[in-house]
Amino acid sequence: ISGGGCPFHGDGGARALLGRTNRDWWPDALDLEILTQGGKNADPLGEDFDYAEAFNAIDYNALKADLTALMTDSQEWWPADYGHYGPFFIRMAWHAAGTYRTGDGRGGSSSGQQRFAPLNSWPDNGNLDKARRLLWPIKQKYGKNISWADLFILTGNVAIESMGGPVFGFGGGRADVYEPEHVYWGTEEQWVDTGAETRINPDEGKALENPLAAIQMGLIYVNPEGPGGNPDPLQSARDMRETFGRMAMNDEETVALTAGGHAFGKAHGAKPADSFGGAPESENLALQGFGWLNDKEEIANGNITTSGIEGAWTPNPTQWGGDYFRLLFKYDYELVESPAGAKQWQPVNPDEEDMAPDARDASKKVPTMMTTADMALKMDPDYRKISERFRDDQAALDDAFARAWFKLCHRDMGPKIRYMGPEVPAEDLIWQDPVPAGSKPSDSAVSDFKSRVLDSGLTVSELVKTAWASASTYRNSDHRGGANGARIRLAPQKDWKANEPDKLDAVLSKLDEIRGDLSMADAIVLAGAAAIEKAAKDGGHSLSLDVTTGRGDATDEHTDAESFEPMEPFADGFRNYLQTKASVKTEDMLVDKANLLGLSIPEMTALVGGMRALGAVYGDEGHGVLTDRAGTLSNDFFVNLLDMGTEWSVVDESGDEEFVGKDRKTGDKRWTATRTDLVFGSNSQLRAIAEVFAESGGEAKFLETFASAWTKVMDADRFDLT
Ligand code: HEB
Repeated sequence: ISGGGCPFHGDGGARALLGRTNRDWWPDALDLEILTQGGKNADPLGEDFDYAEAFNAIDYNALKADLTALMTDSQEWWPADYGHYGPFFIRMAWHAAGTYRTGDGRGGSSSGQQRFAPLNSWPDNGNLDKARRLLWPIKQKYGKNISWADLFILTGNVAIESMGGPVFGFGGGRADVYEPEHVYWGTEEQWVDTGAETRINPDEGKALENPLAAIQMGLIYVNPEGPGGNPDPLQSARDMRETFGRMAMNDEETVALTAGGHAFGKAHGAKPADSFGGAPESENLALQGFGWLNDKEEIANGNITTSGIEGAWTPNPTQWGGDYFRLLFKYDYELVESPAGAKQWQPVNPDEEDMAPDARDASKKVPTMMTTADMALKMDPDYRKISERFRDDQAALDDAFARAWFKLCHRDMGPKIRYMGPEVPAEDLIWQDPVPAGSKPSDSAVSDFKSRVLDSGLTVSELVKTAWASASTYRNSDHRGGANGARIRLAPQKDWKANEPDKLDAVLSKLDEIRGDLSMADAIVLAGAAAIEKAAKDGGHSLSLDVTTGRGDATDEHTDAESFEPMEPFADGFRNYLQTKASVKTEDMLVDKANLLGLSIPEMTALVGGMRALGAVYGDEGHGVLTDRAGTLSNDFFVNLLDMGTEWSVVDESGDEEFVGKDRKTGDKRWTATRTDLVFGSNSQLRAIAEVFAESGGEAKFLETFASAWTKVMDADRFDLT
């Protein structure tokens, strides 16, 4: 599985953190963001709404029965192909989940983003507006007890089951959001349908920029016609391997998913694309959120264009089975063009019984087809071996498809403890990053340990950095990482450069020696708290951090080390660490990390300032430690940053990353700092917060914000706490 490397590395040159946004695509769209100013929430259910409680109250079997009935309840405004909506709903669920990427954990099924721009209007999501609208009566009936995000996935599962396919389970728990999430989808000005360049091109030395996982803007993964429309199955295999790898899928999972998915349904390319209207976000009010329309009669006759490719993969498009591989290997396929002009592959001289029914008239027979991406499963030597095995062993395909589908749909939900409902599989899966249950030590064991820590000779800086390194891997995009499990002791985390491996090893050995019965995971967090409380005391403040113990320790057997590689920090502004300059500004990477940790602007600011004061910065050079009493918790960072007596200038050879602060009068060197430090004085909004923390009486506010933000990070992965 690939997907390592800095999420902000590519050959695209400098870019804004979010690349192109909805405002670029639809400058005239209604701007609701101004109404979320002042921290006002866009969520109509409000903060008190508890989705878990609502979900657990649902009549799950009734919901599934309603979904099953919906599959064959064809509506005149968008008739079901073959009288069964199942395939259409599978594609909806797959596209909801398939935006997930390991690079930053963003995308995926967990917040129902397919309802919003830009995803609702991506060419690859063509006509899924109809699929969601078909679901509305059921969403309406069950209301807040089922989120859209859960409904998309559950509907996909029911679709598979209703056509005889294998399903491994379902976990609910994807609470909806009510606004488009800020996600980096790329910088290109064009989408795939208007000639976006392909992002992988070895001839031009072009590799897919991380964290992106699609080869052209507006796609979920690969171009079905082949890279940039070039019908070359081997190059398509190359792109599939890369994009599915970034979706956390290996070759076997990729083959099982694609072949299993295309056992169902058909592609739509009956007419040239320009005979259809625009995407939902650009369409007129009267269409009420629908896009890609033409006249009703054409729709009734099934003359629909979605991808532009036309035809079914198998003779039984609403029935699970082995026809996909049987046909793929039985026939030679020749390159043809669909009525919409798309390149696709057709069996040469198919037998009558291997023809597909027409989607509106089962008595008519039409040829089946394969996309260039499907042909990759036959032509690529590694994919081919897997495909042949699945052709000859249906049970193996059943199992592989069911497991890969479950992973696809749950990969971004984090640990299994977050799943809800009666269909959560009992089996633990390695990609769920399992952590054995911990236990709660007694109060006296905790306080004894904390005193041993303070007598251990380990410094405040070491203890704070270790606790931070352990907890700050958490990302609320896919709920992975965090202090629970103490994976900081394991590969690959123990060897990450940001963690200063030699120093880390020394700290961890010492903590292990003195921890008694505590888990390492608890010991690391408690040691950080002991250090911070001492540092506050040294500054004349009494501070007591809330530590909730009960973390368990994972071992190597619980850990898919490779799957943790994409989580390596290439920059961590909180520790003032930068491995390599990225394509976004270093301060953008701080903001990005703060977002993944679920922090607010004041929380981010307090943590940065606090960690500088504590001397908890990367390396021995101590950039940004704007205090002469490092290791004491104080607001010195803010006070000294805002001091007009210091004049800052860039250190020439640093490439705009390192700065020196000198006494404005004497020119004597006072401090060194990075972009991540100086942005708190330079950016007007951050400066305003720095002022609050630096002003007279502000130290208490600073300490309080620092303490609660610290605890938030330490507990970010404690889904076991209710
Ligand atoms: Fe798929 C459909 C492509 C994967 C499932 N797909 C489809 C189409 C295309 C494709 C082009 C057509 C659309 C229209 O309508 O037109 N895919 C593709 C590609 C890939 C894929 C390229 C990668 C390789 N799929 C997949 C997966 C899944 C799927 C993984 C799951 C699992 N699809 C699907 C379905 C369908 C499709 C079910 C059908 C739909 C309907 O019928 O509507």
